[in-house]
Amino acid sequence: MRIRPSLLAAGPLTSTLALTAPTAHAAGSAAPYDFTGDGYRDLAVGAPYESFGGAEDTGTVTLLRGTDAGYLPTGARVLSPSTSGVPDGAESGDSFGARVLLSDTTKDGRADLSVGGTGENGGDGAIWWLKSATTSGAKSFGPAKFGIPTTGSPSFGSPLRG
Ligand SMILES: [Ca+2]
Ligand SMILES: [Ca+2]
Repeated sequence: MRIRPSLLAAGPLTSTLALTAPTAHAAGSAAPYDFTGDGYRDLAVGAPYESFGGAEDTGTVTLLRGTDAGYLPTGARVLSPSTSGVPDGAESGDSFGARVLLSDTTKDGRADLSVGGTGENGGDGAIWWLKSATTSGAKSFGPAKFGIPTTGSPSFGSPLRG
């Protein structure tokens, strides 16, 4: 029996793959990737092995705004555990940004940012949560908060789903 490629079995393709500008959508609709609330999808980019300030592999997350011209470096923000308002402070090996997730957890129409730092506290791992991807009211949680043993390296925050 001949096996058909899954794409053919799925029927005719109705679109092509291309790199295009972020998609705008109607205001008030579900916006899982829009943290600015302007209708354009935004992007969170992790760099978990970024080293700075004498600490190694601390990590950063860069936030890019979507526009009708695509993602632009103008107005980009870089977050790390040393950013004012981000809990915990930067330490070597945090690997902040090893995982990133944009999802509207507060259901207000703006995406919220969750970040996994899988190396926090010597491999315990931690997650950070930033409403609308801003530092106002930012929170962090390690595995002990949920009663998860920290023997070994649980790497809490890897993976993230939402
Ligand atoms: Ca946006
Ligand atoms: Ca939200």
